[in-house]
Amino acid sequence: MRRPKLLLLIPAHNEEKRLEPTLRSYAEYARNHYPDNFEILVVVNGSTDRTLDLARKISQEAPFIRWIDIPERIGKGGALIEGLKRSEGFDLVGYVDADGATGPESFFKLVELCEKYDCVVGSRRVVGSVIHQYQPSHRQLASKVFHFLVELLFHLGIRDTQCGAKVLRRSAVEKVLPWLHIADMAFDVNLLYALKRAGCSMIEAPVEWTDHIGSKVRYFRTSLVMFLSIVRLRLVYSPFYCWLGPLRPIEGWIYKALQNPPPRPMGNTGAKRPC
Ligand SMILES: Nc1nc2c(ncn2[C@@H]2O[C@H](COP(=O)(O)OP(=O)(O)O)[C@@H](O)[C@H]2O)c(=O)[nH]1
Ligand SMILES: [Mg+2]
Repeated sequence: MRRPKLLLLIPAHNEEKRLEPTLRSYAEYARNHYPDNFEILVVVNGSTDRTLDLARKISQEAPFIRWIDIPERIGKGGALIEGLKRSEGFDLVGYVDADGATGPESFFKLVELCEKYDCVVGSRRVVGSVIHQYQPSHRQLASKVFHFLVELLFHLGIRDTQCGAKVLRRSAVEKVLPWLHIADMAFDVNLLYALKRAGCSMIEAPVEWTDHIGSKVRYFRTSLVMFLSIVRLRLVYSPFYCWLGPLRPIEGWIYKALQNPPPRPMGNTGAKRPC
């Protein structure tokens, strides 16, 4: 039986230390267990270190690894949106962090489950997950508060929206792509809520996970931006959205002050807003 054609996206911003082992482990695993129909697309952006050189070098060694470079800082969400836009012709699209927090063995278990679901959400908070190295306690606290707020606002019923390992069917990507606009780390909530609204089936499945030093998260700034982005996302789907036009310049200013990419424009791809 032919394996589904799979594209794995890896967003990378200043990842010269963490990207190479991740790419090599995925390449090696794929050669042995998923030899055909697999590609990796590294979405490098705003990197001032050797990330791009590395991606270039490794892609010369393994033809199924490709890269794109977007010089402007478009954020993890922006990078994934750009990657999803380039997924035409694939059956499945997944993504993982450049740090290799979820290794290939665990990721490919999610891929298998995608046979039955539109989206498989890798999770550190369901039975069967294995955490080799926990995040520092302040990150765990922030993540609990964030989860509480996300559940309050969106009722997703997903215990770990932020784990950076997910797999989707391309047909589901097509349904939600016009609705994706959050550029920062809250992108995952944007994606999951859009999938829910589009009636896509989802399951949370356990992953193996290891926290690695070198996180791009700036505790206070990133938390604040993620909070803003989920409130904004809630408003996008509320009747008040149309009244908020005059606040748009202020919004742009806040994201800039917090040194994070602002949400991307939405709706130019045919999505119908609530107003
Ligand atoms: N392309 C791109 N990727 C980013 C950006 N910020 C973070 N990332 C990537 O998003 C992924 C998750 O970031 P990470 O620092 O591991 O977050 P953590 O696991 O929550 O600490 C990594 O692959 C980062 O390189 C960005 O501005 N642009
Ligand atoms: Mg990470």
